[in-house]
Amino acid sequence: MATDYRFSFGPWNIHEGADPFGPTVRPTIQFADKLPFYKELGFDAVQFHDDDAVPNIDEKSPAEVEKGATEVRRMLEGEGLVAEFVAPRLWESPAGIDGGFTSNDPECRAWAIGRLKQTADICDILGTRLIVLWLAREGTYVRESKNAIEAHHQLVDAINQVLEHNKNIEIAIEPKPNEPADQAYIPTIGHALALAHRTADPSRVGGLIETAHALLAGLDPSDDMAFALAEGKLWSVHLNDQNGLKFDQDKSFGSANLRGAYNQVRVLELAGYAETGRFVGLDVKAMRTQKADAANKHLTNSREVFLKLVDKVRTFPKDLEQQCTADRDYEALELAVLSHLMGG
Ligand code: 3MF
Ligand code: MG
Repeated sequence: MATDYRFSFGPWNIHEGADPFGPTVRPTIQFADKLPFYKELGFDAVQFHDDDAVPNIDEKSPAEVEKGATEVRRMLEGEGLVAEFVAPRLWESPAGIDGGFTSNDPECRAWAIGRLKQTADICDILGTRLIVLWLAREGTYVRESKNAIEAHHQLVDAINQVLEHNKNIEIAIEPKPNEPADQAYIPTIGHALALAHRTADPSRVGGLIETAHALLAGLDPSDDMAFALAEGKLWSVHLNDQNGLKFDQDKSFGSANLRGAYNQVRVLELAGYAETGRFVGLDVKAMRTQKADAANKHLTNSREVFLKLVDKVRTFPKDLEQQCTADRDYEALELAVLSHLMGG
């Protein structure tokens, strides 16, 4: 199997199974106890929220944050792991209740920008250049409650401030059209990259595409990835799957639409993504029904499906593809793809 890809996931991807209709069903695993799973399951990097690295971050002094992050760096090194990115988790704090950068309250906006700059400091300590910006509550439930034009200027301003604060950092915007907000301000990768081009240093602002988020926007994840790749701005992915337009399911990669998964892998292969050194991130959740002792299978299954699909892409008969496209016989091409995926 292809082994040139490197994989990452976040500590939140090993979780207790709570959903809006019921409490946890599996015991909590402490962060330190999750780290040994990474290598064991075939992963090389950890995705972080700022408060995954430093819990209760809003209550800590800069010196305490530095101390906490330094300790995490030591733990990573002990496991032979690296940090892929750090993302400011603004959506869980009381100050982020109405969004951070686009909050109507100037104190909350200042708090959000402070957290973003602090995220850059944590990146330095953990040894990664990448901040991921999922703009969770930057949007509205009631359209009249904010000035959406002003909100887009506020987002550019916040990004400019962190670019200025730390000249080494790069930012990947992770677009999502809804949830938790009814309507998010940066719903697609098109919006994200348009915003990137308006910042003070567009070369340091790109995107992260999550399969389910593209699907929730009614878009094709592989074409979204292609769009970002053509711009040289696909700086990470959150592979998972999504069964139609419902809540953000974070299903195992390929589990709802294997051909869609194949096409995401195909576009990464076309771009030589593995050689860029960027990680293949998974943002998958174990089903609530899964027993505790088998609640990591969503991670290994997603990785295995990805690698099997790399083999499928590499072994697809290229001459047949060329012949079919030259003949404009896309029916023949389609059957060839389906047969190949079915194993014969
Ligand atoms: C939300 C997500 C998040 C982000 C993560 C990094 C929990 O739908 O996908 O995962 O990826 O918070 O910003
Ligand atoms: Mg995600």
